[in-house]
Amino acid sequence: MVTTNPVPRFPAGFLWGVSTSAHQIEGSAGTRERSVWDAFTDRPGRVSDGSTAAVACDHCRRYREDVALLAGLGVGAYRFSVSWPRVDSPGGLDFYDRLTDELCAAGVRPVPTLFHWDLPLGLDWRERDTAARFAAYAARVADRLGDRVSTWITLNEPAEHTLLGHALGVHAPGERLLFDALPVAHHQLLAHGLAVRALRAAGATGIGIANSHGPTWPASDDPTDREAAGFYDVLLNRMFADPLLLGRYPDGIGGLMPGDVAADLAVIAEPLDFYGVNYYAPTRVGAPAGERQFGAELPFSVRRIEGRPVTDSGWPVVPEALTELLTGFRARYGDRLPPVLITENGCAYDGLDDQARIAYLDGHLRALHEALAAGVDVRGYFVWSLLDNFEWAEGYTRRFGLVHVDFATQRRTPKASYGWFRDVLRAQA
Ligand code: IFM
Repeated sequence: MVTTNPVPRFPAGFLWGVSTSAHQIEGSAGTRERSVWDAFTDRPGRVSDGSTAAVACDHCRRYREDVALLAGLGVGAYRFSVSWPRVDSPGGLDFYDRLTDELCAAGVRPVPTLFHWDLPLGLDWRERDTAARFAAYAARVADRLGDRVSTWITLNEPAEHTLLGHALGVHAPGERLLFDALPVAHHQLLAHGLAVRALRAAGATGIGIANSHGPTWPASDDPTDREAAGFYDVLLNRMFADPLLLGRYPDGIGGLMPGDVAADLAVIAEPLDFYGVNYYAPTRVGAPAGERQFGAELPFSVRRIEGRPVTDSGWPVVPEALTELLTGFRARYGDRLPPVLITENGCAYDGLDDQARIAYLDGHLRALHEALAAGVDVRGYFVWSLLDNFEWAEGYTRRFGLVHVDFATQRRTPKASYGWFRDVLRAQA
């Protein structure tokens, strides 16, 4: 339920934005090289509605209309991703050049993410060399856009890309490597560190990463449940944050990683200008419950969180877990935690009069404000997402947008949540 109280006031200079990613909105698939996601969606049965992102929101051709929507919303920043396979094609950076110009002309800060899961087909994160190639690609983008970009994100959610794409095979590239997927995590972290160095060498400032995090709640006080939840917490939360912020892997993980791990950690832990947190929901985790989950026998089981509304993705709505997550981060990482940006937060709901999305966002902004009041240095908040889009293995069946997209006509229609967020931003201005 949305309260009638206005959203509390955030500090002056707080950065308000919305996020998208290239593969989920751009379309124009024929004008770029292919990615692992193109190959994945070509395989029958991988996407729930059988769709692909070949057209998606046709954003490459309609970006001016989309920037006008951003301007109408009144956001200070727009987080989008650069498609590596597009940059690899002739003239591929031209689109991002035009988009960046259009954003700057509209007074919206461009915040590019350099990798949001659409790896060029033929590259493989199991190979160490992919990290060096990523850094070279990052430098090319910085050379072209660096005169107008002051906030950079290297990777989006390497944990999900490792787990869903390489361990469980439900996302591209569809590998089911289980724990043999660990090198994929390490090489993405190394790619991040090398890219931070390459970006700085190209004169870039304002560099961070966007990691997905959420509190892990043990199913009970039973030691087996607590142990399983601790393990899950390491995989989803600490395996990526500890190397970045502390320069070491959680106990027991470093020895499983490839290469000269100590030397790599020095690269991975390059200081960050901000730490991006994507937050959606907490997870309740217990000991293995006998049944297979995600088609595999795992050393934990994900349990339902009872008594909470759920979104169309089935994710529980628990705003106060965002406060718990951020205060927990501050307690764990102390002064090693740079200023935080919430780089994604949002929910899937159908319909134009999306009161449930308004309630979700309203609750999470209040929870975020609580975290600030508790001393966590949060500098910005980005809603996922501007547009309904291609939600990976769920195709077009999950609508995360503040703006409805009719995928048959490409007509954009702002939802009730768009008007609500615009009014929140006006009140904060
Ligand atoms: O759509 C995704 C996005 O690409 C990464 N973070 C979570 C979103 C919702 O599932």
